[in-house]
Amino acid sequence: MAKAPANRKKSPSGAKAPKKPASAGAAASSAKIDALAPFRAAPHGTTLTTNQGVPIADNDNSLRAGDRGATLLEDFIMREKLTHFDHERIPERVVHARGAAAHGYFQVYKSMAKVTRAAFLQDPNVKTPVFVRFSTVGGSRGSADTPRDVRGFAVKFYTPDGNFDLVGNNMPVFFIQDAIKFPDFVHAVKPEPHNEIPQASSAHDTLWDFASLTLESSHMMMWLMSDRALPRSYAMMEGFGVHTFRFINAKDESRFVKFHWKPILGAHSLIWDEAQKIMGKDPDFNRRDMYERIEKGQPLEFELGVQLFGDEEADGFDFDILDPTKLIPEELIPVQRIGKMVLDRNPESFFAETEQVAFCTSHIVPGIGFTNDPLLQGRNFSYLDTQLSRLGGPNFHEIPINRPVCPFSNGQRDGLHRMTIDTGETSYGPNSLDENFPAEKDPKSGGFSTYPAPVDGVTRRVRAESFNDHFSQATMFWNSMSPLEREHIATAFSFELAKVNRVEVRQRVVNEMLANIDADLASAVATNIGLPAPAAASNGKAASKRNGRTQKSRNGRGLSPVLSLLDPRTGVTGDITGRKVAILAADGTSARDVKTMKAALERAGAQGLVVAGKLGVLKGAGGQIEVDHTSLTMPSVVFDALYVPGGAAAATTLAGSGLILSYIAEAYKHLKALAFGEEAAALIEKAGIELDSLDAGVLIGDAAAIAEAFIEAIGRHRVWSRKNLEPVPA
Ligand code: HDE
Repeated sequence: MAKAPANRKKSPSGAKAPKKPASAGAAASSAKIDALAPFRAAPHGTTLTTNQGVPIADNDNSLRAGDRGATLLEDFIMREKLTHFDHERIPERVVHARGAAAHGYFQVYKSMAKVTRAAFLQDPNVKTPVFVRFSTVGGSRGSADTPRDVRGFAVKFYTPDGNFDLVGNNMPVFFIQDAIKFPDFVHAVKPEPHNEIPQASSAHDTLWDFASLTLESSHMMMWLMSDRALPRSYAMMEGFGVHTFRFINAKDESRFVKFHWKPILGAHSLIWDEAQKIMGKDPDFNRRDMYERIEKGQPLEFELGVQLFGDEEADGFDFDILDPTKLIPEELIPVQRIGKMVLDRNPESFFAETEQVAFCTSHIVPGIGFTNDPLLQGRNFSYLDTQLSRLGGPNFHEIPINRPVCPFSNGQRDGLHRMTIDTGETSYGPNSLDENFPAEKDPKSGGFSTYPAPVDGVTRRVRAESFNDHFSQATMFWNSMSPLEREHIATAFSFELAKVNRVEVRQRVVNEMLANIDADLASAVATNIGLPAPAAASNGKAASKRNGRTQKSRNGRGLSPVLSLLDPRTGVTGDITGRKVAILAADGTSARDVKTMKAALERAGAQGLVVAGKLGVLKGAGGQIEVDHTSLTMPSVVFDALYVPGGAAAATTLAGSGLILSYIAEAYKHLKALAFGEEAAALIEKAGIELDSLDAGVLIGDAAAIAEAFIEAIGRHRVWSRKNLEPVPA
């Protein structure tokens, strides 16, 4: 039997359990799964002491030789305080430095015993604790939340058989096929080394130089240039394990598995102009959104999906399942939804939890196995290695957020920052002095075993020929997009390349990458960046014939419609939980309209927030109106929709404000739903919006009459059909 370490129940620092929760989040969480309880420090009601427990009498003045004299080295209290402060930072992550995290749980819908013996996938009554960190990739820890970037989606499952880390992204493929290229890719995408510009942006020479010379990145560059790179909320993002993994059952049978996370609210994105403005107005946009949702009791929810298949299906695909630049179209292998993850508790200490959490792809559990994906193989080395320098040694698994919740015991000992007091004489095996404890566990009774996959071939540095087609799926992605999404992709490539200084790099991207994906895309981008369209654009056909492997042959029309955010299976759910609606008001605004609309939005799980010129209380028509935010602090870009209630006097005031008119124009241009009371309708034209181009996303009328249609319009996320936006002055 494995033994629990002696001090598992106690805090390593001797800190007592809290008498009072540190935050509202903690209070709300008391009934929730909480593996960190024994480690929490609670200063309330305690005496201020040094780290040695010496009570401190004066925390304001250092020890001086005379009232105006020099500070004495003898002041051990000041020295301890400054020394600790000087060492408060740990190295930020080389990639994924900026992130935010939440606690929650995962519950499987029904036992998956047929395909895996993973303990957390057996019993639908069991809630497995999870900790999930979402992140951007390129920016440093203090960068903004909404650059055009991939998002990390890293999940730590604290299972009864040890921690399982599913370290995924919000895109199903990756830039490179072999881990040996990762430092090259990251050096190219990060700020340029001579001047550290640009922060958190791929729009610069080195990235595009690398990408256009590394055409295996083509498919991922399409995802990066698509709206997927601009998630509206972490709650509205798909997640992907990317690599092919294995499930292994109790009979040692194996199926391949691709992991997916499907957001209950559907996947939704920001618009690029919006995302850029949010970076200035609220750099914490996604982090704040997640924090507030959880504090309000609106957890983030995702279903875990799996694509399961065997060797036979894998052999029939026209791509290699070990190639991480390829996805398996859902039309080929459907995604089965096998359980649900609920994130319902905010961390209490950003540092202790979010910053110190250590995800490693090598953290797997019995029932799950790796494949030979060369990227995954490299990652299995890299993450553990990274933690050694980030967290200062091999004992990072003892940090509360990283500790398994099951007992763990072995002969590993000592090392920097060891917390456990390893007792007894034996830290080796076999031993007879302690009856050979801790003892191995036979795979038949639950010990980890590796799936016995056959190996053959000769040892050499090579890229398998089956990894050679770099364009078919990039073309499939393009073909699967709606016209508007295609427009966004072409504009994104144009934006990025317009920021590339070297003409030859721009030209190479157009000629070598885009022309091989789609002729229209290549020529649209070429025109926008002042280059000739490539002479013989191959429209992807030439590329897809490489190696005689055509995406078309297996995938019918070379399409995967579910990849579009406008596809009802991926995007629109009509659920507006956690959405924010600006209610523009002034003295004279109809108090009844405000009340009615607020109540209707609240019933739908959303929030109507009154925005005015200044904070305080407005003299509304028919009653007072409490102001939630000013129009300067909460601009239109941080809202999902806009409402201007009735009230003639208020409408006149608002019409006289350029800020308000551009607020309305901007929301309209960003394809948001807009609603106006009858008396406020004149603002529409004043804002520069042509009345004869009005669409179903602009509602006019009494709050009670239009609320339902307004909520429906918000539920569609954007008014995709909106036309004639060019002349709108925002
Ligand atoms: Fe990572 N990656 N990565 N990565 N990655 C890191 O680990 C690495 C890759 C991903 O919230 C680092 O602890 C290599 C793919 C996420 O803490 C580092 C390769 C995918 C996170 C590292 C990859 C990811 C990381 C930096 C190519 C999606 C954030 C700090 C072989 C499936 C985890 C750290 C968190 C973080 C290495 C490629 C996702 C340096 C070598 C593919 C979500 O170890």
